[in-house]
Amino acid sequence: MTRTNTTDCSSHTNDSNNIKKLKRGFAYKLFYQQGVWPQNASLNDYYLAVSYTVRDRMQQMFLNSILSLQKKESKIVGYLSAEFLMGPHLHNNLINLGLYDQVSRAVEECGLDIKQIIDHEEEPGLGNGGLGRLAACYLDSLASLQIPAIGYGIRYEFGMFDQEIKNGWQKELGDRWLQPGNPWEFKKADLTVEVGARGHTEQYTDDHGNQRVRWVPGGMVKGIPYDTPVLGYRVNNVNLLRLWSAEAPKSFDFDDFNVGDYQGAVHEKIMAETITKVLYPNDEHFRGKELRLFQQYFFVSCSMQDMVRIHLFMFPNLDNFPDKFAVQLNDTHPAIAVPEFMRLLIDVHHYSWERAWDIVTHTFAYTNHTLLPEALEKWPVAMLGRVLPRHLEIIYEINSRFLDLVRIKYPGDVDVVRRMSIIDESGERYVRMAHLACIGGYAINGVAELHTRLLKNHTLTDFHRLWPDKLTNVTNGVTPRRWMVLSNPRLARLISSAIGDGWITNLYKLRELEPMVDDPVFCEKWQQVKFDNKQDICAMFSCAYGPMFNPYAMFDVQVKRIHEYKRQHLNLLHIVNLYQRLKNNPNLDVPPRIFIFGGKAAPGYTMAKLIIKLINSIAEVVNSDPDVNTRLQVLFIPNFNVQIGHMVYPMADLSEQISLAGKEASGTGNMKFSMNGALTIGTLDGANVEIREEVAPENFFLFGMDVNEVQELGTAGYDPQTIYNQNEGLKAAINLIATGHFSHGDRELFRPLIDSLLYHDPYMVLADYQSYVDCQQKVGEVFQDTRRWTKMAILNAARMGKFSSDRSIADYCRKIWKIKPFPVELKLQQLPENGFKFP
Ligand code: AZC
Repeated sequence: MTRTNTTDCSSHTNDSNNIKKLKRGFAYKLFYQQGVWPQNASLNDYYLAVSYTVRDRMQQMFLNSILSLQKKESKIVGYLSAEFLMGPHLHNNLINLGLYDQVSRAVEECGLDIKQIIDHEEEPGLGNGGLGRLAACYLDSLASLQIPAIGYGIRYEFGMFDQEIKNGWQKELGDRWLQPGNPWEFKKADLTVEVGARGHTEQYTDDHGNQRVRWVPGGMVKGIPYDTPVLGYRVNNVNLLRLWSAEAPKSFDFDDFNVGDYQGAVHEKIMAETITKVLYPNDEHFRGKELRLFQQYFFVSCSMQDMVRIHLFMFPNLDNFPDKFAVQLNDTHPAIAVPEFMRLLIDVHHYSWERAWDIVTHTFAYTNHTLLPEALEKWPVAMLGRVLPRHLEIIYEINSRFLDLVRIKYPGDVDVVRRMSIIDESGERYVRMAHLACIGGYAINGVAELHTRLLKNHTLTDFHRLWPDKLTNVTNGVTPRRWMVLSNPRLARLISSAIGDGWITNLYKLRELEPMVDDPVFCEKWQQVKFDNKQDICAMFSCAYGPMFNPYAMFDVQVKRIHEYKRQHLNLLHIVNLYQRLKNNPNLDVPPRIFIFGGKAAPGYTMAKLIIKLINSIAEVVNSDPDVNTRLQVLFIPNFNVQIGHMVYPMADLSEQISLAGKEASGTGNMKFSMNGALTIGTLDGANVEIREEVAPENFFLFGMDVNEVQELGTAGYDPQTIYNQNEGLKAAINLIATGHFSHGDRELFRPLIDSLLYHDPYMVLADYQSYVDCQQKVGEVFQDTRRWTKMAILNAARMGKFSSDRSIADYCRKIWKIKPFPVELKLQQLPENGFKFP
């Protein structure tokens, strides 16, 4: 008893000391860094001061971790990704450091509110959606599992656009995330590298009489790295996110300047800086823009040069590079790394082709993220040859040697040679980046079991037949630190009070919640958490829309990129059908529901933008109709991003995962919802299949065709018209939209969407319609049985262990990277009090 008291007392003194230090830190940062007196500081000043103060507390661990990367024994993951959708840093760092309570008290004692400061952060939206967010979850887990890693990517000056809704339509606004200042990054000008472009190649004889090739680029740009520390959860390991920014090699051409050509003088600088100016906002739709190709090459070349430099800092040559680095290609965006590394090895470090190829093919592994043919990257041969002439030569050589192998394996089969070639010669000639990645790496993986199976049987079937051991599955996961602890503190507290906090680093422990489904007190607390989360969002939207949202209603949520394959319009058809039924029968026995949507459409994707317009048009009519609006409401949350995700996943009752089977590679939103106690209505697509397996079929609302049925229907000849004609409810819903009920009588507005459904319906919305509506009926019935619903929700969360990104990263380490944890020892170095001498 006495001991406990002593500990309490000393930890209390420690706390108040720390809080005092934090407050002093804020004031110092305001004064010395921001150059303001605390009383004159803006909210942005405070945000920066708090962030810099927190960053200071990461520095010892950060520098110790960097040192340990340079230890010979540690193997490093180089995670190459054109996108990292990190989300706001401050809150996450506070949680991972275990400083949230202290900092929030310190901030409070300064008369401020921590929430306001956290919310002030402009999130770095350097990604489109699933793929970029996955990379961010993986960085969190890599650090938390103490796996040394460097995330390599692009420091886009403009990340994902901000979405505004004007008159129901999406409007894109430039994202200026760097404007308020980014306190989390360190510019490392001394690690700058140079990257070439265009020009030509030439043969020459070196001093030893060897025939060699060199690339004489037509121009160069500089790549400047900006480093952001990535903390693990309560460990000393801090990993590195190294993002490259492009600059001209010299800022002015003085010759041009002297003759008065000011425009010409800055031209080169502007051209160079264009490279990392903007993220391409197309999600799963490939567009062959030359600038995009160069963006990819730019960050890949910078990163490979960087890894080579790190390696040569420790070892005399690159012979053992694959023992030091495992380089993951996040989709094909960085696949140009294969010929780039070949070039570095052969042209710069003078390896033979055979030795170089051996190193390269033991270095890279490739993750495929999509089955959609329109998303697969293929660059016109002519364009690639113009921008990267040496790389095209290398690609040809790789291909020629590879096809020799194919011919030996399948003598006389010209068709397989045509199918597997890196060069697509069916029309204009293209370089198929997925083939390059498959051939140039030692492992390929899909992101969910079904997805991997489809890769094996369809998209990459020839490669699978050739190398049966190369293609494996690693099901995606998401980090419970951000997606539960940070975003749903009420739920995190409830869970920890019931089973301790071990689940935060071992999500399988959530299983211990299972017996609690029979504990009425626990169930009531669970409901209360959900209710409070819903009420928060009601309060928020009441400000914007008036006090109309009812937290007792079912919150039925679909947030994700807007895409026809994800079938937001299937959701809409159900809403219209429900609206009609409510209008016809005011006594209809269904629970009140709020349908919530969020997501961005690619700016050039007309149909997706029309879907957004339709959501908002239906919302306008339904929400203002007193006959129905106490039981049915529709809400589109603008600008869905990580920050808004923090609010959305915790408040959902129902998670809509309704893509056509075979189209969604995995999905990760589905996991975030379930972890936060939402039930899923979904098809057998992507990771839904495994989620349903884990939570048990009776806790999952399944509808629609499976992959085989989709295929059979496609082969048999799919005719949406017939379905339309035979289904009265469906017909009525479509007609109501077509006759202008939601568009002020305008029958033309939604015609492209209606016509697409009636005459093509590429994603078989109509085929799955009735099954969906029936399933929604069941959802409504179960929701009215609160005890049953709560039990199912708890079981969903309790069985989400598999979907922690910690499990995914452990799988990558074991199956692909062959890497073990390498805990960082924290050797605190005191800064010299009395100055120091430069060595
Ligand atoms: C997405 C997939 O569509 C999604 O199903 C998956 O969960 C996610 O990757 C992470 O693996 N794919 C993309 O975002 N793809 C591109 C090219 O943007």
